[in-house]
Amino acid sequence: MKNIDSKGHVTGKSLYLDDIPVRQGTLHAVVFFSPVAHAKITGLDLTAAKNYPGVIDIMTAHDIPGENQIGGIIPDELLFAENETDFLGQPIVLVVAESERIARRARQLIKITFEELEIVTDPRKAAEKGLLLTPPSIFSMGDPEKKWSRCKYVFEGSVEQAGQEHLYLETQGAYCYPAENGNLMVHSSTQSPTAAQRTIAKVLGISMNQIQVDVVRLGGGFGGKEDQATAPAVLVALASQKLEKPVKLVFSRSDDMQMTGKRHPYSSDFKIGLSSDFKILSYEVTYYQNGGASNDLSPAISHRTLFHTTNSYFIPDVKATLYSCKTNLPPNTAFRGFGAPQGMFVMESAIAKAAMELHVPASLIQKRNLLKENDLFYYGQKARQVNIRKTWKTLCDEYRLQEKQKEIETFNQRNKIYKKGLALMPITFGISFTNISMNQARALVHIYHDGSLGVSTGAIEMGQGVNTKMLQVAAHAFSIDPKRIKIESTNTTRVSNTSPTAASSGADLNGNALLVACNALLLRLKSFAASMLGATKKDIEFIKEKVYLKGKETDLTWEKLIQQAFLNRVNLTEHGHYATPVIHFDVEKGKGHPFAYHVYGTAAFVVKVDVLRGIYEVEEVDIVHDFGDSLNQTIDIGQVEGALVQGIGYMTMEELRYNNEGKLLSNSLSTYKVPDIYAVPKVLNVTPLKTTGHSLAVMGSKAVGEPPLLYGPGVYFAIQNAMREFNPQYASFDAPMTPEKVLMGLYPQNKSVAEPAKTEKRLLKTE
Ligand code: MTE
Ligand code: LUZ
Ligand code: MOS
Repeated sequence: MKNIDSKGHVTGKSLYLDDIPVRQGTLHAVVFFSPVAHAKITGLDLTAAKNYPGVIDIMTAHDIPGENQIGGIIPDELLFAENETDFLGQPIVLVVAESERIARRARQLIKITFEELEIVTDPRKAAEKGLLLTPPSIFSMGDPEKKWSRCKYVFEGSVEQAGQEHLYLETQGAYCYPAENGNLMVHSSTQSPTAAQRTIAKVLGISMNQIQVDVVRLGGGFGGKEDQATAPAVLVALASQKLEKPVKLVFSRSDDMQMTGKRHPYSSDFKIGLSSDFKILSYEVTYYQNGGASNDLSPAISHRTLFHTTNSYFIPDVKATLYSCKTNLPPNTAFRGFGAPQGMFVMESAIAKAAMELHVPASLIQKRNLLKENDLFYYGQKARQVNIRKTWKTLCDEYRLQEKQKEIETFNQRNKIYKKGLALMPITFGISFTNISMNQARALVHIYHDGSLGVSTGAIEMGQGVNTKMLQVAAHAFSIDPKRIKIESTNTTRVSNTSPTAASSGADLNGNALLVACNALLLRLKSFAASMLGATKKDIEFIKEKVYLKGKETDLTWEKLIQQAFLNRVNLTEHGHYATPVIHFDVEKGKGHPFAYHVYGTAAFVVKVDVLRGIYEVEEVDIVHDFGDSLNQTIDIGQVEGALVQGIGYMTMEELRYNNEGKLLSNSLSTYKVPDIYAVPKVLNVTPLKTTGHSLAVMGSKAVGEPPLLYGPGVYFAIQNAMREFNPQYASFDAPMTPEKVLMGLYPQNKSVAEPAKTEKRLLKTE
C-alpha cells in the first residue's frame, strides 16, 4: 500500500504547523538568545525594543508564573537564562509583536552586557575539570584487565566523531491560543506532545488537563523534536496565557541551527585484544560524550551508546565507561540512532585498526566475531532469533562480494589516480526505549455508525509513514477497506500520556495498542453478529467487509452489521493500552533484558577515491536488511534508503564546526553541507532478509526507523580502505571523512601521485 500522505505531499496539500490558518489577533514571537557561550549577564536593556511600534510585550524569566525549568529527564535546563548564560543560543527574552517582522526588528534593539566566563567546548577538557552532567556510567562483563595477557594481539587507539545537524525541512515551531477558563490549545511540531503538555503545565503553574496539544504531522523530526520542540511550545503558551491572545513562534533556519542541540560529538579511547585466530577476546572503551550545557536526553543516549558498544559481535570481556561532559554548547539531543552510531563507530575503528596492523581484511575479523544464537550481550540479554550471520551471508552470496573484491584489486593495480575501497558494515540495534517505563502506548478507536472509523494513537507522523502503518493495522484487524479509516491527528485530549514517537518504536507500541482496541471491538462485534445470525461467536469471521458464518459468506456486510450494532446500543468505541512484555533492566548493575528484540542487517560499500583531488564517490551500496515480516515494504525500503543517505552524510560531508568561543560556524546551508541527490550511491540495492518476523514486533513487522542509519560508518571505512591503497600508513579515526581530510590523509609528507605505494593483498576470505 502507498503512503497515505504521498499525494498530499506532492500536491502541496499536506498541512504542517505553519499552514494552520491563524486566528484573528494572532501575535508573533521571536527569541532573543545569548550571543555568547558562557557569561554572567550584567545588564539587559529592553527599553528600545519595548518602545518599537507594534511590539506588544517583552518577556523574560520574571514573567514565568510557575517554574523556570524545562529539563526533560533531569531538571537542569532553564527556559530563560537569568543571571548567567551557558551556551550561545540560550533563550533570554521573548519578543512578542503584531508581526514576525516587527518582532525581529525589535529583537535587534535589545542591548545586553556581560562578563565573559571561561568557555569549554571540548569534552575531554570538561572531564578534566570535573564538568560532568551525570556521574560516569560503566557497563561491563568479565574483566578485560585480566585478559590482555591472554591476547595474542592488543591494539589501542583514539577516535573522534563530530555531531550532526538534524536539518528537518520544517524548523521548530508552535502555535497556541487561549481557550475558556484559562485552558490552552497548543499546536506543536513535536515528537512528544505529552512532554510539551507536561512542561507547559510546570512552567505556567497549571495542570496538564488544562492543556491540549495537537500535532497533525512534522516536516521531519529525526530525534531533533523529541525533546527540543518543547521550548517553543512552552514559549508560545507562556505568552498566550499572559496576553490572552493567540501566539505563534516558528524558528528561522538560522535561529534553529544556532539554538538547538544536535547529535553528540564523541571523543573516545579503545583497547582491543584478539586471539591468534582473530577472535576478539577483550575490549575496553572510554567515551567522552559532548553533552552541551544541560542534560536534555543525554542520560538515555549514554545508555544506548553503552548498549551498542559491541555492535554485532560477541566479546566475552568488555568494559565501557562513559563520561557525559558538560560543555558550553547547546544541549545535544536525540538523533536517529541515539548514541548507538557513536559506540558502533568506535568498535569498527578498533577492528579497522587491528586489521590494518595484522594485514588482514577487517571483514575477516568482523565475520569471525558475529553474534550467534544464545550469545550474551554484555548487558545481560541473551541474543535470540539472531539474524546477523544470515544477513552477512546473504549479502556476500547475493552480491558476489568476493568477486567484487577481486575486481577492485584489479582496478587498483591498473589505476594511479583512482583507488577503490570496499567495506562491510554489520548492524545490530535494540528495539525498545532504554527507559523501561516509556515502553507503553494507547489508542482510541471510534466506529461511526456509517461503518467508517476514526483512529487516534500516540504516534506522530514525521515522514516515516507511521500513519499508513496504523491504517493498515486497523484495516487488517477488521478486514475492511482501508478507505473507511481515517487516522486522526495526534492529540493529548484523545490519547493521553504518550511516549515520544522515537526509539523506532512508534509503530510497534502504538500499533500494538491499536490492535488491543481493535480486538476488543472485534470480539464485541462477533458476539453481536452471532446473535443476529443465531450462531455462536466462535463461528463468526469478518473477511473483506463480509460476515462469514462457519467459513461461509453471509449477506451481512460490514456496513449493515455496524448500523444494526448501533441501533442495538452496542458500544462502538474502544481504548487500547499496550505495554511491552518481557523487558526489564537494572541500571545500577547495568544488567537485564532491555530490548524486546534486535534488528539486524549488513551493508557493503564500494567507493572510488580520486587521489589527486581527495574527492570520492559512493559507487555502490548493497544491503541485506532484517525487516521481519514487513507491513509495508515500500515504506520500509524508503526508510532504509533515507537513513542510509543520512548516515553517509554524517560520516562524510556534514561537518559541524564550533569555534573555541562556542560559536557554531556551520550555521547555515552555505557552510553546512548535507547530502544531495549526487551524494546518493550510484547503485543502491536493498534486499529484505527472508524471515518470519518477531512476535513482539507489530504484526511481525520489525522497527525500521533508526537501524539503517547505522550502516553509515561503512562508507567511512570503505573510503579509508581506498585511501590505504595509496597511503597504507593512513590510520586516523576522525569522522566525518570530508574531502579535505581525505586529501591531507593521502599526502602526509608530500607524497607524490607518481609513485603509488605498494599495497597489501586484501582478499575477502570466507571461512
Ligand atoms: N523518517 C522520516 N521521513 N522523517 C523522520 O523524521 N525520524 C526517524 C525515523 N524515520 C524520521 C524518519 C527517527 S529518529 C525515528 S525514532 C523513527 O523514524 C520514528 O518513527 P517510528 O518509531 O514510527 O519508526
Ligand atoms: N529516546 C528515548 C530514544 O527516550 N529513549 C531511547 O531509548 C531512545 N532510543 C532511540 C531513540 N530515541
Ligand atoms: Mo528517533 S532519535 O528515536 O527520534
